[in-house]
Amino acid sequence: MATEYTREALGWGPHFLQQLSLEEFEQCRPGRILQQHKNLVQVATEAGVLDLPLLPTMPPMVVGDWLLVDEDRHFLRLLDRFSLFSRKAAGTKVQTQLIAANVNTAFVVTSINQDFNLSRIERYLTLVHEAGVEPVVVLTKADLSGSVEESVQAVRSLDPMLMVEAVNALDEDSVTTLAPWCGESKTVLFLGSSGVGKSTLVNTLMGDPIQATSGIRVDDSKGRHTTSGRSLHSLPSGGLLLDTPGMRELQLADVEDGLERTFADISALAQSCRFADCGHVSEPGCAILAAQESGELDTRRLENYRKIMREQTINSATLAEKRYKDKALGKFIRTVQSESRRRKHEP
Ligand SMILES: Nc1nc2c(ncn2[C@@H]2O[C@H](COP(=O)(O)OP(=O)(O)OP(=O)(O)O)[C@@H](O)[C@H]2O)c(=O)[nH]1
Ligand SMILES: [Mg+2]
Ligand SMILES: [Zn+2]
Repeated sequence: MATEYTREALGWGPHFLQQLSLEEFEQCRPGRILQQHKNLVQVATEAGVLDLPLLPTMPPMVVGDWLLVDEDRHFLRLLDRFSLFSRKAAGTKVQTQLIAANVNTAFVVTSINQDFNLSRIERYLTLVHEAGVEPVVVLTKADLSGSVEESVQAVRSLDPMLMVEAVNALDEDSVTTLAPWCGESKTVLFLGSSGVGKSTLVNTLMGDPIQATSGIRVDDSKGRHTTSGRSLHSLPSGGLLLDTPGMRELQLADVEDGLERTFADISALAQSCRFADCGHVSEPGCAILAAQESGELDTRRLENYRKIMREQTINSATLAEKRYKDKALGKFIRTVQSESRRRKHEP
């Protein structure tokens, strides 16, 4: 990997430039996070790549973030993001996990054979729309499937405006259809289950096998992932590719806008329900139920919408409660600390 970058090659632009004071512009160095490890992040600047140790005083940061360092390579501050991907941490953990920042386009990658599942695609689209990012559904393993056109049409049926591309991820000519989103200064995030070909696509687009890919998939209950961390790679043509490990479980929280955008047809129908507070379950004059009955609205799609809605409502409430408790605990600790300081000074 090249160790020298121009800001533009790293995705720098007016959104970040306008955040700098004149002093910062003259004295500080902007850098972008390429990779993150447990205790440090790898940051690319015009003066090379540096390892920045993470300190508790720093804000939460993620791959794709822009930050400022001083001349001694010390962290100064994080710059505002124009987009941010996050999800509820997998399992029972009550925590928001950051996935990537400052992304222009998200490739929702799925293979046409084993992995193909419209409800899963809708779930990823909800995440992408919530981040305010343009999705492109990339169907891989087109060379292994006899039903490419049907699969493309099935995805298109979700949303007539949706971009869908079917490719053989191993073939350089085939992936040129993805070039329009990988232009200069544009960051593309790869999302999708394990084994669908995210790293294969990254390698073929880079023209260089920089990411390990797996020939043999071992799908045991623990789930094997070939890619274990998120990393950002700069393309010779100027774009940036952000590879991620496959997600075994994509739990959504705080995605109301993303849901509304992904299921725009259902949101539009809801406007015509007789009652403004229609629950779309058994109410008379419900436009959604009527559309389902007439076959205009697919039952699978409606049920997936309800499922994600229920899940995100519960997850959002749990996360809000956790944030409230953390805040209350922080306040309690500060009170105890100032109390004990006061006592120390008492005669
Ligand atoms: N024939 C064919 N094989 C593909 C295609 N895309 C991926 N593969 C193969 O699928 C396997 C898995 O690909 P990876 O790129 O490792 O998958 P991944 O999405 O990065 O998986 P994780 O890193 O575990 O999330 C590899 O053996 C690839 O060669 C394709 O379009 N056609
Ligand atoms: Mg991978
Ligand atoms: Zn209704």
